Amino acid sequence: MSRLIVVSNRVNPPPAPDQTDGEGSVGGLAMALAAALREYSGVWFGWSGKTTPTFTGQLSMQRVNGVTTATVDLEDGDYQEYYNGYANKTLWPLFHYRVDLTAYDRSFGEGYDRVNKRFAETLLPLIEPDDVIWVHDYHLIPMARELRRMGVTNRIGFFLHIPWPAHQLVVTLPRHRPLVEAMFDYDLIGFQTEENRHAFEGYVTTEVGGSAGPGQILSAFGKTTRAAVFPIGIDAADFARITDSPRARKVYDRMLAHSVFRKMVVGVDRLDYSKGLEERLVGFERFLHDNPDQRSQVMLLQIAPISRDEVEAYQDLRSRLDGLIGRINGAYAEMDFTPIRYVNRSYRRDELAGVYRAARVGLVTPLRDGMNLVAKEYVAAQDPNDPGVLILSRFAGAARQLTEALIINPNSPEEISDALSRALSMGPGERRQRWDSLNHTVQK
Ligand code: GDG
Repeated sequence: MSRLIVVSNRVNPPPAPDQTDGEGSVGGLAMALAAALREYSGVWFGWSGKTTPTFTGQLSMQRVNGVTTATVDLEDGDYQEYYNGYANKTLWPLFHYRVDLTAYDRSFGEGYDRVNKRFAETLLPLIEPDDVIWVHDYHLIPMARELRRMGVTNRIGFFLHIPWPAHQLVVTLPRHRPLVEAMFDYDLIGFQTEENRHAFEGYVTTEVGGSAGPGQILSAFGKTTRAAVFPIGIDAADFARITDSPRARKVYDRMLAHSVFRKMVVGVDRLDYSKGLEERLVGFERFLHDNPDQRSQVMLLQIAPISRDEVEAYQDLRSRLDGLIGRINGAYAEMDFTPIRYVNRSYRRDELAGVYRAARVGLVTPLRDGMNLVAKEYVAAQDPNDPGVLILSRFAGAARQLTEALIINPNSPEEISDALSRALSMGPGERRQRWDSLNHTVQK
């Protein structure tokens, strides 16, 4: 059987659920890959998370929870230009439709290409003839191009966890053409949604005169590739099992005890501007304003672990959130109660499961999101006899699948407020009916 070599920026085999989660394990990609890697023998290759003054190319191999990892340190300058630069100040904002936050700096692009080349050189000696190589996400688009230049003929696939944006946005990127051409060095490209795949095809056919053939084959630059849709899921059975663990139950009991007579609304997100945190809070504020009779019956718990805090846009967002939450709590708190509980730390996975289960409403409001696994985890953690209600942004990839959620436009505080009102007063019959259908999709 051929081995699987997974390549991603960070290598985070998640800890067993009864171990404390490390900082790096927060994030959808790590959670999603863990299940696949435990099933196949192979290697997970990527950045160690450490930097050194000069690049050494030294591989560090380890075996963690049934997964073999191979990591390499980055040079300080590479870290700034490739990771904080091109990945997180250029591609991430642009692909999430935030042209206003996108930096177009030539040195970032050079750092990005350099690191992809260095990663390919470091990985090369580990590759055996039958291995299948699976590259993940926007940090590593040119990885296959670099491997091909070194003579690698193995099958190489790519999965994009974040949205592929509309043509008009892609062309704002200087050197967008070589970036897209690099995608054609993969045998198979996976997108989260049909909308993303369609946008990619649109670029290929209109911008570079490529063509789309049967079987999802795209041809351009004298090459062909296959571009298809593979919406990412969670290990739902495992998540349901975690929800039943002693730790999860303890957290569940604690949450209920601390929300005395109030229904809990929960949000769980990396602190990122794509997640619509401000819009969510403004929507919640609108709900409190418009429904004085319900103020004493509800509270919002927002868990938001700090993310990418070396990037200015993330620091700015954090201060705006601090101000907004202070304002709302100042206006609506009582002597013995604050409507919003806001936590910047990360929790163990089993603790999160208990929190999801204790929440009557899961509030997921991204302005753009490749998929959004929190929405799926919230569904998987519910009590089948008394499930909560999922409110979900139409701009999450997950909205294409979780159609029985209350789907909202996060740009409208009124829609968020109305959905909250509806969710909090929804009877058990409708809640069960919606959840059955959502859960069926998540399990599948
Ligand atoms: C990218 C795409 C796509 C969060 N806080 C804690 C914690 N988390 C975990 C969640 C979930 C994961 O992190 C977040 O996944 P998302 O999918 O919601 O979002 P991104 O991190 O932006 O992921 C996204 C995903 O890749 C997969 O393709 O869905 O669209 O942006 O699993 O539970 N985990 C723990 N403590 C926390 O405090 N343990």
